[in-house]
Order: sequence, then structure tokens, then C-alpha cells
Amino acid sequence: MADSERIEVLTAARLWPRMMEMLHGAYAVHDRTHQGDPAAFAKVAPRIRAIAASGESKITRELIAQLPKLEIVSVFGVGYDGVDVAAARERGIAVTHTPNVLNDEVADLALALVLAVSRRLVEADRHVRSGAWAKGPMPLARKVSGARMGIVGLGRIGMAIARRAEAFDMSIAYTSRNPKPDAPYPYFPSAEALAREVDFLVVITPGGAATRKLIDAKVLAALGKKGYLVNVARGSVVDEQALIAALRDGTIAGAGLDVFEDEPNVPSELLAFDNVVLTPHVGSATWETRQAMTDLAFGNLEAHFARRPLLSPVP
Ligand code: 8YV
Repeated sequence: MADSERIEVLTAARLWPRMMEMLHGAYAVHDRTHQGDPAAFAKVAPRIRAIAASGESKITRELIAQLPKLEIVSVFGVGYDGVDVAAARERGIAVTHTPNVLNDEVADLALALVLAVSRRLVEADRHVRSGAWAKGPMPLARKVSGARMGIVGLGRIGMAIARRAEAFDMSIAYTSRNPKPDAPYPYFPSAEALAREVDFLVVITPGGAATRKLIDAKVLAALGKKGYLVNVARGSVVDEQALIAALRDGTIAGAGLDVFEDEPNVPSELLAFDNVVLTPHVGSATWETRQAMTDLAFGNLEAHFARRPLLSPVP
């Protein structure tokens, strides 16, 4: 098919290469044109019918307003806090995401960060590589099995984290906007109340205005000097400056962080702490899961343009 006859799609993030390949195979793709080339964007904007976004993309009311023919925003990710869903709904624009297919992956990473930060895995690796081992042992670590885990946000991924923690004989408690009637774990009405009762506070709640800086100085103080924070949700959920202060002052024991307030920029203070393990937003980043996300995100576009029911619209 000639490019001029193809449906025109704007990508709003650097998407996984396989996803780009699939898009290029089926559509006329304008790769982040709105960010880099205003003149070219002005020309194509009237023809754009779909946006392919990532979990981190900002799809604002202003961007939507510039696209009169927009019909669908397909997010490659479960979180869609960057999409102005209200603005899309006003225009009847569909918004889809990729739930469920990444539950295991993000839960695996949460446990990996719990283990990495408490068992000092990154420090241990450095201890061997640097030759320090010959000069003496490294400081002792902290036991994970049997410890108390608090989960902030007991959705699908939160439940997958809880199941894994159970295999480590951890006791589990949670907080979320409302108690979950089916959850077999004790509910706490606030992150602060939960933090007071646990050794590991694992954050996996949606981002957006409702959870902005939910983990603040008070919550960190409640977690206490033997407590660890793990964040696999969104950087916006944690007050990063309060976290830096808490780590500097020994208010908490350490942190495992996959997400940050201003990705890919990580505050230099965080880089300096030995008791912090940092990963570059890789919760869903395996071949298997990125393929499953591609199938779903691409499948939603295909379903929409074939007038079939969407596979996974946002709730
Ligand atoms: C990203 C995510 O979408 O699912 C989410 O909400 O944050 C991730 O899976 C992914 O990194 C693609 O950018």
C-alpha cells in the first residue's frame, strides 16, 4: 500500500523496536514529530488518526486539540497517568493500555529490588570485582524471609507481589484507596499507618494527581531506620527530595528504585548512596513481556481500525 493511503499514526515515545516494526508494517508512522519538528508536525497533524504512546508519554489536552482526526491513543504500558483521559473522552477518542501481560514481570522486579537492597547484592558484586574480598568481608545484610511487607496499591501487580512475598514467608499488609473485599491481608487506611508496621514498603499504585508525593517525609519517618522503600510504580508517587533527606539522615535503611520523578534524570544525591539500588524503569523490560505488550498495544490499534471491540480499553 502506498504510504499516502495508509492510516497515519503518531508515536509519542521511543517505542520498543519490534513495536515500531509492526507499526511501520501497517501504518504511516510519524515518529515523535510533535517533539522534534514543529513544521512537519503542523503538516501531518490534521491527518493523524492514532497515537502510539508508552506508559511515560504525556498526551496532553493541548496535543489532543492539535489532532482533529484523532480516534485512538494506544498506550504501550499498563499505566496511563500521562494521558489526559478526560480530554480524550470529551472527543470520543478511545484510550487503551496493556494490563495483565506485565503483572509477573513487574512483581518479579519488585522482589528482585527487595532482595538486592536488603542482601546488598550490588555492593556484594562490587566487593568481589574490586578485590576488596581479599582484604576482608563485607558488612552483614538484612534477612528478607519472614520479614513484614507492606504493599501500597493492591491491584493486579500488587497481588502478584504479595504471592511472591508469601513464598518468602513474609507477612503482608496493604493500603489502597479502599479495602479489597477478597484480599486475605490486613488493610491500613494510610501509607503512614502501613509504613509503621512493616520492614519493606513496596509501592505499586497508579501514578497521577491522586497519588502525587503520597510517600512523603511522614511516611518515610514511619517506615523508620530499619525499613526499606521499593518503588516500581511511578516516580511521582514518592517525594524524591524527602527520600533523599531520609536516606542522608538515616531515617530509613535503604531503597530500591525503578522509577523517578524526572526520567531519565536521576538526582545526583541518589547516585551516591550505597544503600540504594537503582534500575532504569525496567519493570516490564524482558523480551517475553515486551512482545506480549506489543501484541496487545498493536492489537488494540488493529481492532479499532477494523471496527472490532478493543482488546483492553482503560477502565
Ligand atoms: C512502560 C510502564 O510503559 O506499564 C507501564 O506503566 O511504565 C512500562 O511498562 C514501558 O517502559 C514502556 O515505556
